[in-house]
Amino acid sequence: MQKRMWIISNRLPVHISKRQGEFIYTKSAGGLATGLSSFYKTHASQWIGWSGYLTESSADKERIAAALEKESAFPVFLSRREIENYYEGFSNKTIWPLFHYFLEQVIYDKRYWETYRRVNQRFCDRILKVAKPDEHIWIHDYHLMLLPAMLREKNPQLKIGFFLHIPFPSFEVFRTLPWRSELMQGMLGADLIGFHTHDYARHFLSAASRLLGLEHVLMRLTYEDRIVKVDSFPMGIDFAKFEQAPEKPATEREISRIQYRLGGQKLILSIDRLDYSKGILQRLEAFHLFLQQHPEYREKVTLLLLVVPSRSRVESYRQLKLKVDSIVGRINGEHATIGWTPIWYLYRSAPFHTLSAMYHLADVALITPFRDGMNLVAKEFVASKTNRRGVLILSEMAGAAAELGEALLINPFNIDEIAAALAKALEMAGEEQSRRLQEMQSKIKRYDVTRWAQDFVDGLQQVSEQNAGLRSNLMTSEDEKKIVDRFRRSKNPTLFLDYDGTLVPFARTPAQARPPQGLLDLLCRLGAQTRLVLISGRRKQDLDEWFADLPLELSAEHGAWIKRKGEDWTTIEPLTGEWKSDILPILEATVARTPGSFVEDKDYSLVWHYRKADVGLGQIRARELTNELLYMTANLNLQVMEGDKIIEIKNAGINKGRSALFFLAQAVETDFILAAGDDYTDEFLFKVLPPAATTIKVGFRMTEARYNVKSHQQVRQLLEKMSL
Ligand code: GDG
Repeated sequence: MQKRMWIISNRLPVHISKRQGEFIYTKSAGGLATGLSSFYKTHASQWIGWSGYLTESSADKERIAAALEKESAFPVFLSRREIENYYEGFSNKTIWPLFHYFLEQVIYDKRYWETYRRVNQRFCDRILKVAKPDEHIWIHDYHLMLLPAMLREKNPQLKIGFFLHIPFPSFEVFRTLPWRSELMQGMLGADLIGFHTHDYARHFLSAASRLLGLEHVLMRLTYEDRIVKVDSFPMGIDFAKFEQAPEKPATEREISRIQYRLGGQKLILSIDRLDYSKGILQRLEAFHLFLQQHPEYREKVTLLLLVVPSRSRVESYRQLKLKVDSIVGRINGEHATIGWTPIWYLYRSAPFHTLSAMYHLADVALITPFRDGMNLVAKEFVASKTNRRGVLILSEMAGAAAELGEALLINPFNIDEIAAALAKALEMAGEEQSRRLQEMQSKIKRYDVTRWAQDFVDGLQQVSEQNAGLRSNLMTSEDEKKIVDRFRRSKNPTLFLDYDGTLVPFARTPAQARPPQGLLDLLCRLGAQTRLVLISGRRKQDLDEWFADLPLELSAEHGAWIKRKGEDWTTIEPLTGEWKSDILPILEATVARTPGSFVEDKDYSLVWHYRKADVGLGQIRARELTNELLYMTANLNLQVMEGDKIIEIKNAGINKGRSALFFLAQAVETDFILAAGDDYTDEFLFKVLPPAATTIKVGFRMTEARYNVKSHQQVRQLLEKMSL
């Protein structure tokens, strides 16, 4: 059964005002509110967000909260100061311009940041008061990027989804933000992070890799003790609502009214919130250029410019308004004739039936944002075209362009191109208009807002189930106690311990991962009481240098070499390293083209390390090299293995599992086995051990091991307890 869903966004989808002492509640416009409202109604959803109403009176707050609760909405009340710093400040003067690539508009102010964090915490507290641990929480947009991690910290079991409605910028832009890591970690508190397009998801993954060293496999990151899935979900619209609207009497009346006013002129439509990211000024300049280049269209075309007031308390928006006023005035002044005004300029929000009439009537929709997360207006225009007449001119910088390839796509910075597209659109044959619209309509209809939301919720359910599975594998302190107990009671215990990543963290070069004295003491104590085998991929020289004097048994090069207590190194079977001279030149050529990478030459294997290379380049070269090596070694008895920032070539059939079985066969029957390892080479070990063995995987990847632990520290802690 579908669990209850909490929708969290900066604003509740209602507008509250007070008239003659009475509160009035109306539905609010805007991409998110419009898009989600139909989903919200059909699912058992509850909404938490800022009320949008400023009041310090507790009586007012109570009245509002009581009225909204009936609509399943729960308000968060914010003060004037909080709105200034969190909403107008950090959200709209820092993140918004930065994520839309307007670097010169970004204000970096510590007070904004601190309030942003505080308000996110307020939302967190509010949610925790009402939401149950097994319910879904879907957080929306850039105002609340810290919220997922805040919630996760308080309640690790919550199923948290986060969707960003604006673009996620390229890393080169994102990195300028002083609080970039905090925002990143905040979002990573979610199980599922959604974006409108694959490009934004790609940018996010690149930032996660560069800032936090997190690598993804098929867009899944392993972060702390969870999987975080990153994906694109292009937001849709309520298609049916826009498709049916032109037949509604109110819309029909509006259509006739506008048609009468147009008197046969062609209509170009421009609709957006007043925002510098929407490219309104350049759009007007392009229209101006079009009129200059095409005098034949004078008195034959009108640009209907609907600009919806937005963020009018932010200075840059006020400035923009003045500029729009002035350009419209200039163009109208220059081109108007008695009876013809080239631009009908409406600075207000229009009721739905008027909006729908405009969409339905327009010959051209001119949508030219510099950057836009998605742009729902483009989709709404297409959906309203029941008569299949009209042309969409769309900026290639809008997320919607990824889906609407049949539009006339333009670069919004190229005014000549926009003017030319206008001419092309106005002259396009009816048949072609119809074909393009039909193709776009079928896509928008298929993936409408309900499907979008359902897809996201299904995705969230899937990842959170996997995470619950991982959590049940997590070694608890209770488990630890039992393991220590069984170990103490056993007569002939055997421990197999991997070294790098299991007993010490990864270092930038293999030589830097020298064991600290504390670890040597621990191994010494344990080795004195029990049979302890260090089973590593390292060269035997490394193990000798560090561990020769300890009471341990050793296995080097993934089991190619073994050394029993008091004996010399020997191989399990006769091995050869002759093949190395053929493979080494290939690895050296890769090193030459990949700065920061190097080759490790072992007796019976070769390893190419790329931990220190540029992340992207390293990945590309690793793929190239693997392909080449697989081809080269096809007829040899060799194995090519991709590990954690390494590619290793070694004799086939040699692995840690085989080595462990060799050790087990050589001794009196053991009555307790513990094996710990962190990477795929240790999976061979986990696989061959008997079911009663205690197998421990360091890190949170899928594994054959019984337990997952967070880090090498937890392994050390367990061993410490065992050694007492
Ligand atoms: C953000 C992202 C992303 C507009 N004017 C009127 C009116 N609207 C409605 C439209 C449409 C919505 O507002 C605008 O949505 P957009 O997507 O175009 O733009 P943003 O508000 O900037 O939204 C954007 C969106 O979030 C969703 O993820 O697409 O990229 O910036 O639905 O119909 N509605 C009415 N009167 C108006 O005058 N009734």
